[in-house]
Amino acid sequence: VAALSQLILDNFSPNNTCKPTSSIFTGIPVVDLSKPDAKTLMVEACKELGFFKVVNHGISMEFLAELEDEAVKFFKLSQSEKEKSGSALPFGYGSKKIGCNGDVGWVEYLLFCTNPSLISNAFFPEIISETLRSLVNEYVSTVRNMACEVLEMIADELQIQPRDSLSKLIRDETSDSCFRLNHYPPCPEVELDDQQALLNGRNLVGFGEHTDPQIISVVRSNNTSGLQICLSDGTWAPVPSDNTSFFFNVGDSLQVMSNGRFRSVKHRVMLADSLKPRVSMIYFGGPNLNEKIGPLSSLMEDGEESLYKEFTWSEYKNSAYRTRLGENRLKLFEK
Ligand code: GA4
Repeated sequence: VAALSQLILDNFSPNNTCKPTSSIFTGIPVVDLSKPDAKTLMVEACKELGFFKVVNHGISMEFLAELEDEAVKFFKLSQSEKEKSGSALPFGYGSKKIGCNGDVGWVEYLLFCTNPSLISNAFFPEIISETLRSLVNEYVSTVRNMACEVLEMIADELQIQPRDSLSKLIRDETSDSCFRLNHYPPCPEVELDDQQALLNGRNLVGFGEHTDPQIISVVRSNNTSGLQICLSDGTWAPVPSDNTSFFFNVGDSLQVMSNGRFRSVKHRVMLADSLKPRVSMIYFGGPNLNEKIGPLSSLMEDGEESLYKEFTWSEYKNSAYRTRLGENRLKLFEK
């Protein structure tokens, strides 16, 4: 039986097309916001990986735990109650379906627009408690501030003037940012029948591989593993969980604004053997819909040409929503 299990594992595991992590990988870069080398480290990380971890951010653990508890409470509601929260397109509750082009994952989630007036808006389903709403509002504004600080540190390091060239895009009241609460329930098939679960390998993909279309994303999760990032050699590296830190990832728009210096990192969530649900919260910092996305002029060397065609965030977003999750969305905009 063990040999048979192994055979099934080898052949039907959903990650069978992926190479294991190369031995060169030394781990996720850690940026301590209070240290003088923070700016240098984050820029290096954005170039090499498009991903780094931030510690010493000053956001209280109690607050994070409170939001997490409230999120868990929501996901414990019955399926029919959760479905009253509307469909996730554009904002509300979603289960298994990701986007509108046939992608699925072993995940349920709430998608919010970050505009506070929309979170408390009468149109947003009343099934989402007042407590959850206000915690989400507070979380978004706290994490947005941290993301702005990080973007300003990046601008300093790259000598981008003015230093708020990037941060102002997401600080803007009209920025098209969003917030996502993901709940990855333990995979019941795994509990019931390992072999069947492995045969039906899709169930083990929590959230399939993709890059984020926005400028920057900030991820916080409970202490559960699952997140993986794709290294430049095409191997997958697991991100060790850390509920006290925030993970930053470069999105497609920042890759374009840096004219390819920064790397929009491909990532995914794989559900291995954990029986503990994974809960993650992600802030996606995007600009105003009419904002032109292109290389920042103060960054361009003499004679350097843009690697990308000109486009607005709204054009990019519309195009992204027509793609499958795993597609290379920037390809369509390369020169
Ligand atoms: C990936 C990043 C964010 O989670 C998201 C996702 C969105 C969705 O879940 O509706 C998308 C995905 C994300 C990229 C391509 C499209 C849109 C699903 C999908 C197949 C909210 C976003 O902005 O883009």
